Amino acid sequence: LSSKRAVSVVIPTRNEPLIETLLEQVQAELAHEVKDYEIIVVDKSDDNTPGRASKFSARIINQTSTGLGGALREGLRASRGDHVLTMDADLSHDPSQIPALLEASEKFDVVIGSRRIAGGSIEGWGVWRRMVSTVGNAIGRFLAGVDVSDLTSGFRVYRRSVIEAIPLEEIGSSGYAFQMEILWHCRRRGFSVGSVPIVFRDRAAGKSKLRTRDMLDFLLTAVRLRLHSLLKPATV
Ligand SMILES: Nc1nc2c(ncn2[C@@H]2O[C@H](COP(=O)(O)OP(=O)(O)O)[C@@H](O)[C@H]2O)c(=O)[nH]1
Ligand SMILES: [Mg+2]
Repeated sequence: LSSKRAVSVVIPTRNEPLIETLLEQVQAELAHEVKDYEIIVVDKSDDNTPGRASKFSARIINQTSTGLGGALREGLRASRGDHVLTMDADLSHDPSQIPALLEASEKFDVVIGSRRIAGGSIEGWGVWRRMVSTVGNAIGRFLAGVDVSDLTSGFRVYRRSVIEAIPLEEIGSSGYAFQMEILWHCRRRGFSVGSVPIVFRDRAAGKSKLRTRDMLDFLLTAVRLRLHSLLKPATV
């Protein structure tokens, strides 16, 4: 990859035991991939995750808002890179796939690391979690009208111009629905969204923060977005 650009990596963390392993691998990937990079950890832990993360050259933001959505909003706002990559902190997103995402980001405004296209997969999830994810994606696509192959994936790259154009403060969802809502905004503004297959491995340590409340919030957000599209159709 012939890249002279600066890349920001935004990582939301909430009690992540493997944060050190992750940061080590992310740094190694970025060091020989791009000219310049910054790692932003947006933390809301009650264990020593931020302390362990501070051993690396990462900027640590103590999240003041709530939820995964709030963390992403704060991280995206604080980022300065030409491209901004977001990823989870539990090693479900493999840092070795960062180069493929960055390469695709030269062609697309937004790149999604997708588990739902040829070559992509989910390893280690049981029937229930798979179903929640499949239903979530169907809701996002058919109810909210967001035509993206894996719209709940948190492994993504945004072009700087996208971050500047999206009204982050208007995104109502503070939970997982944030991921769908930001894509809805991107689509409305005519930004191109590309997909790169990723292999997603269920976390080996720590706990998932997805709760029933987040699922309900996701459904209500999809309804809200559909109503918004009906009442105020996009002009692009
Ligand atoms: N800062 C912050 N990070 C969060 C919050 N909720 C989840 N995360 C992080 O977001 C990422 C995805 O969450 P995770 O629990 O792995 O979700 P799952 O993979 O869908 O089960 C992980 O890196 C979490 O540590 C939150 O409220 N605040
Ligand atoms: Mg996870």
